[in-house]
Amino acid sequence: MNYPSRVMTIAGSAAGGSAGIQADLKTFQELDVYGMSIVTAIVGRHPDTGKNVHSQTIEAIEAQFDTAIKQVGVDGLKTGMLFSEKVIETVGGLIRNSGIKTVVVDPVMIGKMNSKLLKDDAIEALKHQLIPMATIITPNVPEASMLLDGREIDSIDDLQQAAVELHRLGPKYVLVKGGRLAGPAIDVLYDGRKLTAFEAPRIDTVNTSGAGCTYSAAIAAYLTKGKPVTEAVHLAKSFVTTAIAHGFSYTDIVGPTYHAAERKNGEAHRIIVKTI
Ligand code: PXL
Repeated sequence: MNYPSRVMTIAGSAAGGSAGIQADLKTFQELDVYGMSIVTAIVGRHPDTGKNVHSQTIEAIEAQFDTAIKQVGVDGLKTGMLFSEKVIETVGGLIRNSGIKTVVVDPVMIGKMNSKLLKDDAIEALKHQLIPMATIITPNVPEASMLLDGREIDSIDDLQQAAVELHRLGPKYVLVKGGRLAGPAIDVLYDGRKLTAFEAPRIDTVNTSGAGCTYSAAIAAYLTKGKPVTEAVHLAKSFVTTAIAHGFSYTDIVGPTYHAAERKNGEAHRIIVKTI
């Protein structure tokens, strides 16, 4: 038997199941890779205190990583919510020592429910201790802006400029996601030489919780299956767009994307790819 390739997510647990570790594992399953998870923090909404982030200890993070490496082995990974400088340092060290080469860094900072998923003083650690070892980083507009010291990003030209400047931090590829700008959802990929745009139609929905997690998890899955980066981004954008198009909610709170949509409909959303 040909076993599925092995993908790890290092991220936070999102109790509602739409984002974080839960979105990543659902995505891995849909794309037929073997999913493993290292939980860095547990995010829940605490009605009394308003506090909702419970970070895990460094020992717990190291123990989980060690278990996955020894019990299974890892072909590729993605990082999501890391929360603190200390966790970023630890995760950076674990990845470096493991020799894992396929590394997708989703620089998660703030959740859709406005949960703070990265401390302000952890941004420098992200820039210097994790991003340089990434195969690809996948910031959205606010994240790209924070990584570039508050720069305004309002247009496709700004996305391109941001991708070029973020590449100087050392990742092999930068994907700046323009979904929060007006018009179609255009993302820009930069490999140090050329810019490529991926365009999907804007979908009129509020149920996009976990879309970024799902997108980066799908990129990690496709890379680990052996796809080149541009094709992995193309396939992942198609997967997440189909999931967004079928998003729903069980309550009056912003709901999940539908991870099974591509499989159940037998059809992936068409994405326009252009070299800029
Ligand atoms: O969607 C970003 C995100 C990532 N990770 C965790 C989250 C969220 C959003 O709420 O809770 C754990």
